[in-house]
Amino acid sequence: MRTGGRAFSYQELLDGSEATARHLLGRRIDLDGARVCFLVDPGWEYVATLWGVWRAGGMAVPLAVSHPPPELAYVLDDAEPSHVVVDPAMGERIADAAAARGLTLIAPGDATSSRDDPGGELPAVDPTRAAMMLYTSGTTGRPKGVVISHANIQAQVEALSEAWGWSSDDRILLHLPLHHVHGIVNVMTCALWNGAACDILPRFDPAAVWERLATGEYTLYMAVPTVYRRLIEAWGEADDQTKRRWSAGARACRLMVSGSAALPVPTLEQWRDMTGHTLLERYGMTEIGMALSNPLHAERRPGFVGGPLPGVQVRLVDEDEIPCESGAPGQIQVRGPTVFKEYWRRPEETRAAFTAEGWFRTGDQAVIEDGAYRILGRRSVDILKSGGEKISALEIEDVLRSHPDVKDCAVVGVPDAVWGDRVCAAVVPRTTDPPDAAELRAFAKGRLAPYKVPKEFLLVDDLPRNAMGKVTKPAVRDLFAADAGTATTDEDR
Ligand code: MCA
Ligand code: AMP
Repeated sequence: MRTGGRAFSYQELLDGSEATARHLLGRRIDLDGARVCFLVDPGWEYVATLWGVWRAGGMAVPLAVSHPPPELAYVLDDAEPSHVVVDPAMGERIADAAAARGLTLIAPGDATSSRDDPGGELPAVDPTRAAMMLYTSGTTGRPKGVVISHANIQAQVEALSEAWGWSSDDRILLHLPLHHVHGIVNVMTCALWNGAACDILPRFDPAAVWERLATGEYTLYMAVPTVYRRLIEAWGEADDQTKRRWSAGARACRLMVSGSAALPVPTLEQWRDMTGHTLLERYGMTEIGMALSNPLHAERRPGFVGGPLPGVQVRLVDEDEIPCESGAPGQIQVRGPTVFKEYWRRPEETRAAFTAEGWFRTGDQAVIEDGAYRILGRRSVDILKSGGEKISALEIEDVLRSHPDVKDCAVVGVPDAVWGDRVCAAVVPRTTDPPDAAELRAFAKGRLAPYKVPKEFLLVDDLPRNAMGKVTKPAVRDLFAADAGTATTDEDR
């Protein structure tokens, strides 16, 4: 692993994670699934903390480094951790919330280098135990904790290792956020499992990524469609010599993967023209890891996500949950060892998410054409995907409605070439002196993750409704498509 200009060996990771485990354990012999929340930048200390939690028998809860204090406080309330590990540089953001809950902050550097009494053996952790909890947005309430076992992670990693031909000769660049399966499992854990090299950049920066790829040292690269779009834009702005250098470096990769959101065919084509790579698109979800993937060696069809990964069962069902006739569209259901254990402390929602035969209801629609799956989108209009981040429109609406000058609002995803869904809000003001976009934006920004903050606000007298009085989201979306030039945007500020 290379990060911050230094290379770290497996021995260093074993030592650092053991020190962390002992530090977290104190006098205990096993954390017994106690949650350890950690707010640590992607890098060596992140990995050592994650492994340390695992080796102590804890459940790792990585916090998003982009989240403002209220989102972090929500996770502390929901996860009820026994420990909180925080990079001192980010301590301010969580210190008050932690103190109010009687939690002391541990610095990752202190934990990885602690000299706590070596004591006896670290606990033997059964693979069926919970390893990690990742938060995901749904159609009801606030984000839910998705509890993933060690066995789930192992099954996910083994499936990807086989399907994508991982080996110890691989080198991958990692800049994805480390509070999602994509960055944690598909990139970081697969690299560590296979003895491959993983170079971690703490943030995404298009020119920095191109320069890394230009070294020609990488064999693998994985990202979301928005990242490929941004890389294409940066390439377009570069001079000819730079373009040639960047393209030549990218060509040296053996595989480039896209996922987490639909890959627009023009993005796939432009990337192919630029680098010679036909991106391998795959489909996954926090609850199930990766389920469908285009093939490594055979033809990858643009607009399709291929077929089931090794060990993963996938089926399409109709409205009555009867398996679809060949060629008919239906909901994707998934079963197998990669599928998560449960939603944290939400037994009703866990039960509702599975059929009696153990199939997980993804809520995504797809169709099989000539043997490959094509994703048709989600059933719910209230689940959006922006830059690979899953977002609940309802959660944003709740926050906007708590503004004293907002009477009502509706949040929608408007198709966008860069973001996939551009988060837009139609707002009915309460007074004749309505808040402007800048004010609404600042209000949302203080309470929500940056990617949930609407990019556009439109003030309206009333929201479009059907005969039953229910807001019609497609009509709200049309408001933006029709009004894109005149809506109050950030540029108006
Ligand atoms: C940042 N912004 C965003 C997003 N990210 N707005 C909408 N959607 C986003 N995803 C905001 C910033 O806060 C900023 O607002 C403005 O947009 C521009 O920020 P910028 O610095 O240019 O963006 P960035 O920080 O570079 O982030 C863009 C990104 C990032 C690199 C695309 O969002 C990203 O890494 N996304 C990947 C997420 C991911 O890994 N998803 C996997 C989950 P302001 O100007 O106001 O500050 S899905 C998963 O795990 C399943 C299992 C799967 O299938 O993979
Ligand atoms: P998350 O809950 O953040 O893990 O996001 C999972 C969701 O992302 C899935 O339910 C899909 O809606 C979407 N998704 C992931 N990969 C793809 C893909 N290749 N094409 C379309 N949608 C995708």
